[in-house]
Amino acid sequence: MDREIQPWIELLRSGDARALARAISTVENRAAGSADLLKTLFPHTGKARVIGLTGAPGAGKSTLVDHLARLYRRQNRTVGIVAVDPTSPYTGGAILGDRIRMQDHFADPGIYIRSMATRGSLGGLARTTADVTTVLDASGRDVILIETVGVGQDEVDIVRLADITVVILVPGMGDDVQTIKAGIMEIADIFVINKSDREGAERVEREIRALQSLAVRNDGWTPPIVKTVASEGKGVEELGAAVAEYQNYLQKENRALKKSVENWQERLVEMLRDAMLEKARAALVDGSLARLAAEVAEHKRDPYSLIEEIVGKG
Ligand SMILES: Nc1nc2c(ncn2[C@@H]2O[C@H](COP(=O)(O)OP(=O)(O)OP(=O)(O)O)[C@@H](O)[C@H]2O)c(=O)[nH]1
Ligand SMILES: [Mg+2]
Repeated sequence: MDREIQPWIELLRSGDARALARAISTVENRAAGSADLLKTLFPHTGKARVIGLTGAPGAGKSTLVDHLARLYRRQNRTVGIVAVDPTSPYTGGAILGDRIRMQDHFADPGIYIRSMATRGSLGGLARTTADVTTVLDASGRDVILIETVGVGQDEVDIVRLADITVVILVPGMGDDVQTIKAGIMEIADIFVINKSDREGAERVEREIRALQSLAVRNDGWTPPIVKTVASEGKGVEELGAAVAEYQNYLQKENRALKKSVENWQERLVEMLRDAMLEKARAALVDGSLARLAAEVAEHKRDPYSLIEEIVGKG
């Protein structure tokens, strides 16, 4: 296996876009060799700055990601973009928008964009996004931007991959701060109020400030609030500066490592859960789950000892 993987990894690390695309497909599809590939790539990871951007549908995430990518390119940094699509890749104006912007960047090999529509796929969205991020990181991308719609647990899991999480709010969309899930509030390292050209931006800002005064973060960081008009590129420099400032803050007192340890604790539990479930499923040959369920339903056996039996404790 190593004999095949090594030249591939060398190509990938030299910046070869086809080797990168092939590696991403391999981990996305959990194709043969995917685990070996990830194992070999892992020692090359940890250098990229991973920025997660989350917000309601249509909040302007893609527009903002696009401007941020340009900003980093002007700083001579290579960029990887993972757009996590909540539904289908073939419907919705935003996806069309993504496509158009993708063509914009097409001539620049310094920007690599991957759209993913993998909800419900093997291993789940968070896991796949994590694996794709690993590949991009190992390929030597300086900055990785992950765009995801901020609604559920998957998104909270996805932002756990990020060193920096940007939560994007917009005025007057009914997603005022009160309705934003507490979990999303807690994960924000930076708030963006996009569409600040619209009425109500100040109100959203006041609401965030009010919430912040109620719950001080235990690491002492007060997430800054950056107002943007992404469609006009306004506020993007400020957002870049806020990201850099938080990055500097993380570098002090080992905070980056501490955050990474916390993230890995969660991720290791997830990976373990996946692996155990897969193992248990393999033990249940076709149809036997239905048979066992029938036995429990008919009270022919109890589910407690059944589970013990399956996980090998019996
Ligand atoms: N007025 C105004 N419109 C904006 C602004 N930023 C983005 N838009 C528009 O809002 C629409 C949605 O922008 P996207 O960047 O696709 O939003 P998104 O959050 O990526 O959307 P999804 O991926 O579908 O969740 C587009 O028509 C943008 O042109 C802004 O600051 N002001
Ligand atoms: Mg989008």
